[in-house]
Amino acid sequence: MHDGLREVVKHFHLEGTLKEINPLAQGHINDTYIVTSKAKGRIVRHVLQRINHEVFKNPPAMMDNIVRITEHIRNKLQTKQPELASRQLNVIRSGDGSGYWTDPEGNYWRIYDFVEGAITYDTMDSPELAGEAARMFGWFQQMLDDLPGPVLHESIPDFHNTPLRFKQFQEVLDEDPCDRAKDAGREIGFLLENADICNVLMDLVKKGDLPYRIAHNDSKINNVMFDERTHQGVCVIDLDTVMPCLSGYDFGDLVRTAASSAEEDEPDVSKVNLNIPIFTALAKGFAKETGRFLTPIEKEYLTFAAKSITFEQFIRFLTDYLGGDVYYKIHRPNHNLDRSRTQMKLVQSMIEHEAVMNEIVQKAFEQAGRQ
Ligand code: GN1
Ligand code: MG
Repeated sequence: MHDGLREVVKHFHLEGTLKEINPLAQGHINDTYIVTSKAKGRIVRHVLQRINHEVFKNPPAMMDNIVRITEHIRNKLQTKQPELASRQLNVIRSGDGSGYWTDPEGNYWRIYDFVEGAITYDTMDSPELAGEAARMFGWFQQMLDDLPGPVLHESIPDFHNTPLRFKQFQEVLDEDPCDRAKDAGREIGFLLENADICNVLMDLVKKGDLPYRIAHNDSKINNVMFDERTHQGVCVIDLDTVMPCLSGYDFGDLVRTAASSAEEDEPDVSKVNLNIPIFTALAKGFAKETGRFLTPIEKEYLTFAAKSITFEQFIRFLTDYLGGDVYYKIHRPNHNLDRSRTQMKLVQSMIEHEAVMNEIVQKAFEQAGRQ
């Protein structure tokens, strides 16, 4: 075990004796480890993370958000669902009482309780589980609807500002610093031809037609935990980007990751398609929790939000590929290009199925309204 990591853990209020710390290969941004200790004769696990402060420029503000969010959710569940309350993310305090510790090199660290007896999935082929995942992200928005106090910090400003993502893409394309544009001709062409997708939702926001709500903003299928026995949703994890944004993006990012028939980095794009039965289950699950508070126009644009967030992700992966893989961790050459290709294929599949998807969403909300 890395001595430096042992040193980090010492700065947090953890019970028992530290046994081991092992890396967990998960996520494209932060570094994650599992900390195992022994307390009162039992093995206890925690999740240790080094926050990527190149991406999250203000970790104290972000941790302030996360502490507020997790406490709010736990407090609301405490009386009626204490067992569920105890399985929500819990930030372990450091020596100074905050939710993080800064090492002498300026790295920010945090520790969460490990949620035991729960699992995540990177892809989804069960409509039941997909429906439950969507219900959980809807539930999460609903739980935070009454968060008191000041507006949450913007942990990454302009995170889902798709027009800006497009502009950043154009800048990298113009410069082509790694001479890679020649290897991504089809992708660049598709992006430029479909660039009008980028402005639609932001224009509705500007006109005051689409509201901002506290949303998760990184609602990938592997950010929801299911009980390993009952398969019910337990909690939503990875709260780094929880901040006001469009509700539809949470539905959309879940569609992007759960209703895709292949992994985000599948090199063979012929395997990537939109899975309609999974999409249907997602719409029903999301409608169950959000039907009561979403406005008609929010509901109307849910399918578009799925296409838009997938297009945004396509832009982001392609921008990072052209720019020399500076943002997302890569594990092989062309990893970001492969990722961008799956997203492009998904957008194409969504364009093809748009009318059907709209119908499915509309029916899901009608049905939720009757229940
Ligand atoms: C990043 O690291 P991870 O998997 O939580 C990214 C998301 C992307 C996602 C693509 C802060 O999330 O926005 O959708 O990769 N997070 C950040 O898989 O940029
Ligand atoms: Mg994340």
